[in-house]
Amino acid sequence: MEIRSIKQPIPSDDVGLQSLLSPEHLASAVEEILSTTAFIDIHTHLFSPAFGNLGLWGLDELLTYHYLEAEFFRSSEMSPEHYWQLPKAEQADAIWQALFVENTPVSEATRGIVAVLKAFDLPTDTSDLDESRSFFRAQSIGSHIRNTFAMAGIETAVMTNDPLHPEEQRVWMQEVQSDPRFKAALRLDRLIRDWPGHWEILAAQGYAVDPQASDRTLAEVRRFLDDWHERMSPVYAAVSLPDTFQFPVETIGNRILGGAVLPWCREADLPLSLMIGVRYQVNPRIRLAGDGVGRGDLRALENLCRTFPENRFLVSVLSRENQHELCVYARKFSNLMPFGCWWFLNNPSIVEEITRERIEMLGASFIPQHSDARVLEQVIYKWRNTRAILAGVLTETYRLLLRDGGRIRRQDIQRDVNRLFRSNFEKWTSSAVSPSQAR
Ligand code: RAT
Ligand code: ZN
Repeated sequence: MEIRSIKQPIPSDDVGLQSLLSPEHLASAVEEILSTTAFIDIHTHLFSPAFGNLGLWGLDELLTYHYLEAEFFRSSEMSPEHYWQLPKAEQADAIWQALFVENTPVSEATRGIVAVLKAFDLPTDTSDLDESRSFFRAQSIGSHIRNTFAMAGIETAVMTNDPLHPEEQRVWMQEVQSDPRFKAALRLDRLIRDWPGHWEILAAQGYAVDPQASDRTLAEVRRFLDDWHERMSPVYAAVSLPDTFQFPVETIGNRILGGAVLPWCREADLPLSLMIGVRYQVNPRIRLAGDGVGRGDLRALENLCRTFPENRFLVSVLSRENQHELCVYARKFSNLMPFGCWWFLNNPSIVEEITRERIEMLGASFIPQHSDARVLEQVIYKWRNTRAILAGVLTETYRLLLRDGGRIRRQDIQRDVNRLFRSNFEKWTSSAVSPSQAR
């Protein structure tokens, strides 16, 4: 589905919007509305231009995406150790040769590369990457972001901002040029998941913290969060958690989560995003590609939603087996907003299944997808694929409604699409900064 020019919300007295749709007009109406509504990408690893080299874009970054590296090691004799020693352009060449020249690019991640090249009118079936490389080299980042977001049909992207990442911290400590296309999210993995490895960094920055996470430490962690709130103006705080995550049990991470982060989120009126189900470094030899998935115990989520009713949770779970439970919990707890089909779930067959299940159980009260893009141009194929799947799922949903005797107008579809891809998130983060204030 091509993205047409994105329009502003149409006034609801527009005649076309109000006329009733018959079954044969549903598909084209849904497609049109999906292709003309600008989405908010609520979780990415992209950065605004102010972050310089932290923001990845261009052909070599696209080809060395860790989703492709995992596939490369299955189709090449090259050892990971050898691969990691190569310069990035040679890594990209090796991946292109193995996955695109010697094999047919039929996986989701490889098709994504083909779609991006095609979107920029670059060759997709050559053994030579020179033309594509020089195309990307010729782009200037500001306008390239503008074009790429327009092609993807997104208005804003939420970054992942780690206050304990040394390079990123340096940028935040200077005056960051604000860019309304990017919003910040305060990522807290290092604090919550690895306090023993990080408390000394906070101590060195003047926070009176200790390894045991004493009561005084909890107060100091809140002061640290306040300081970063001031710097970043995040729209939410976030943490990814292992499949083994339990709450409540006495761990340092849970003390920090329950005793500092959640009370602080409440006070700052920010949601907390929980991404549950990673098995970190199942195969460390392949680095970022080496994480796996495990089924989580969502009673931990139940306990959090019940114990902290005044907190809002944005939740994505990585295991396919956890998806139905997540919907059930969302029906029990209105402070829980399921979002996205994350990482290993972001494949058409699984996205379709999960999205149908969510609509059947939650109506439009969830956020179907985020891109998780690490490399700028990925948003083009990821959002195109999401729109294509949603077109089918929504059309079928409305067809069932008509069959059951309901009525559907364009404005109903527009309201649902707005809710799914914009306003559920905007409402959840409404107290956070407006785009013009965001960095
Ligand atoms: O999906 C991914 O790219 C993963 O590597 C993770 O970054 C995950 O999305 C996360 O945010 O932890
Ligand atoms: Zn991510």
